[in-house]
Amino acid sequence: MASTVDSNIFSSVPALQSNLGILSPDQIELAKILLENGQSHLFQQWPQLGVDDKHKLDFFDQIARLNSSYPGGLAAYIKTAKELLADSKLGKNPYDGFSPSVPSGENLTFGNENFIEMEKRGVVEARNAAFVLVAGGLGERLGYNGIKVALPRETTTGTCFLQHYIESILALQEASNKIASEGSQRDIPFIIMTSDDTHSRTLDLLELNSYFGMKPTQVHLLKQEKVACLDDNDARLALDPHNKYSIQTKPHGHGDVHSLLYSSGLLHKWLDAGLKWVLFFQDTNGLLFNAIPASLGVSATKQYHVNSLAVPRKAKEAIGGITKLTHVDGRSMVINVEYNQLDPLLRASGFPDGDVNCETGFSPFPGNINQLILELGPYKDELQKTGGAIKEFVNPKYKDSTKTAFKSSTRLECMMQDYPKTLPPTARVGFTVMDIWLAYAPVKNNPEDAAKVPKGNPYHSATSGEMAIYRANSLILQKAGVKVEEPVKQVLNGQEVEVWSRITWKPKWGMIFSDIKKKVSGNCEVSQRSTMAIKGRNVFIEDLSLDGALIVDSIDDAEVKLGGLIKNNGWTMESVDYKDTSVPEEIRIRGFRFNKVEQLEKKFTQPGNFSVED
Ligand code: UGB
Repeated sequence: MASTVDSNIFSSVPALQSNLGILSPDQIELAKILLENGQSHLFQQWPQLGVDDKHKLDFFDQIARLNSSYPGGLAAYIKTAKELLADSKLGKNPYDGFSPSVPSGENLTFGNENFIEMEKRGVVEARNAAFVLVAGGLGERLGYNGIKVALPRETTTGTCFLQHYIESILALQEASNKIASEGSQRDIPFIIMTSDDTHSRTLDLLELNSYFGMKPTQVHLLKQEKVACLDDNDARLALDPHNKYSIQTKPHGHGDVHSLLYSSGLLHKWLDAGLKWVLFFQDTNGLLFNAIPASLGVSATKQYHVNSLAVPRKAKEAIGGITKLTHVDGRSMVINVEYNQLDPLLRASGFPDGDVNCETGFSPFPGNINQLILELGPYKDELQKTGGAIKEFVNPKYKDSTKTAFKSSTRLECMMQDYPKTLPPTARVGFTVMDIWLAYAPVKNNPEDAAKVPKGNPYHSATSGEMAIYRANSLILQKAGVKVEEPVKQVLNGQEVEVWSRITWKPKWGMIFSDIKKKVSGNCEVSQRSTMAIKGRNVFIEDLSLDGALIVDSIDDAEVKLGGLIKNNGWTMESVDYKDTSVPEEIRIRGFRFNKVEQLEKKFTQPGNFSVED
C-alpha cells in the first residue's frame, strides 16, 4: 500500500493512482521515482484498473530493468539528461576552458630492437591479463545482417573474427604460460560485451564451434542494456508510438563495458587471482593482435595505468584524435576527442583550419583505435568510486534553430575511451603509436560509402580490411627475409586497393616477430599471385619458392618443412559486385571471391618430421 506521503504524489496523476492496487511495493517505489522526476506523462493514457493490467505490469518490468541497469538508477539518468540537454541547447562546448595540443607518447617501429623487446615483455605479461571485447554494436554503417564478429577476417581460410581473436588469446596464453614457472599455468579470461542485438547470435557462434578451442569457463558474456529515449529538453521519457506501455530504448554505447565489469564482480576475482591488466578491443580489427604484445610490453615497462593504442590519423578520418587538453586552471589530461568533435574544438581554440593534415600528410593528433590497456588495480579502485559510470554526452537532432523540439527521440551515450576523464592528474595515462599497416584495419563501412571516402583516406571496408591482412603478413615476412613480390593495384567495389600475396597463418604459428623469424630461413620467395595458408604450429619455411597456392595443416607434434619450388595454377581472384544478391553477403561486401583453380594442400595428422616440396 502507498503511504500518505506517496498518495499525495499519486493524487496528481489519477490514471496511475486508480491502478496502484495491482502494483507491488517495489513497483510503487518505481512509480514514485518516475513522478518525482517529471515523468507523469507516461501514465496519461492509462485506462482504469482492470483494463490492460498485464501490460501495465510489463511496463513496470521494463522500468525495473532500466532502473537497475544504470548506475544510480533512472533518477540519475533523468537528472544527467536534463543537465546535458540544457548544455546542448545553450550550445555549450564540452571542452570549455580546455585548449588542445599534440601529446607525446611512445612510438613503436615494427621489427626494431625496442619493438622486439616490447613484444617479449608483452608475452611475459599476457598471462596476467584479461581480454575484453566490446561487441554490442549493430554495425549500422556496415549494414551487414549478421553479427560482425562472425564475418570472415579473410576469405582464404574463412576464419571469422571471433575465431581469430580466441586463437590469438590462446596462443598468447600458451606462450606466456611456457615462460612462467611450472605449476602456475593460468587461463586468460575472455569477456565479450553483447547487447540484445548481438547476444544470442554470439552465444550460438561460440557454442556451435565449441568456443573455438577455448574452455567455456574462460569466456563470459556480459549483456549491456539499452537506455531510455528522451522526447524533449525536460528529459521526458519517450513512449513507443505503437505501445503506450513501453518506453523506447536505444544503445548507450561501448562505455557500458566499465559498469558491467564493475557490477559483475570479475575485477575483484581477477585481482585475487593475481591478474594485472585488462585489455579492451573492438569487433572487427583483424590486425589488432599484431599490436597487442608490444603495447602490453609498453604498459608494463612504462607502468601506464592507461595505455591507448593509436596510429597516424588522416584528417577527418572517422577515428578519434588523441589530444592533450590543458585547462585554464592548469589541469591537463591526455584523452580521445571523438572524430565529430575534433574539428570544432580545434577551430574554437587557435587552430583556424580545424582538423587538417600537417606536413607529414597526417593529422598531428594520433588516431585512437580504441584498444585500451588498463592496469587492473588502479582501474578497480577508480570504478569503486564511480560505480563504473562514464561521462556521457547527448546528441539530439533538433527540428529548428529554437532547439525546443527533436526530430526524433534522443538518449544519453557513453564511450569506453572516456574512462580517463575522471582520473586524478597523478594517473599515468599514455599512448602507444604503431604503424597503420601493422595494427589497424577495421571493417565498418558498407561498399557504397567506402567508395566515397576522400581520396587517400582509408576505406575501413570489408575489402580494405581483408587486403590489409595480406599486406601486413606480406610485409612481416618481407622483414623476416622472404622476397614477397610487390602488390598490384586493383579496384574492387569501387575502391582502389593494393593486392598482395594472400598469405595467412594461425596465431600459434607466429604471434611475435622473433618467433616468425625463427620459422623462416634460406632464400624464400612468394609471387604476387600466390596464396599461402599455414595452419600448423611447427611449420618452417626454408628455401621456398612459391608461385601458386599452398595450404598446410599439421598437428603440433608434426614438424613440417616447406621448401623447393612449388608451382601450380593457384587461386585467382574474381570480381563480384556488392549489389549481386546471388552471392552471399559476407562475400559480396568484399567485391571479390576466390576461384580455387589448383593448389597443393597437405595435412599432417601424425607426429614426425615431414617436408613439403612439389
Ligand atoms: N559497441 C558496443 O559494444 N556497444 C554499443 O552500444 C556501441 C558499440 P563502432 P565508432 O575504430 O578506432 C569508435 O560503432 O563510432 C561496440 C571510437 O569511438 O565501430 O566507429 C561495437 O560492437 C572512435 O574513437 O565505433 O568509433 C564495436 O566493437 C574510434 O577510435 C565498438 O563498440 C573508432 O571506434 C566500436 O563501435 C575506431
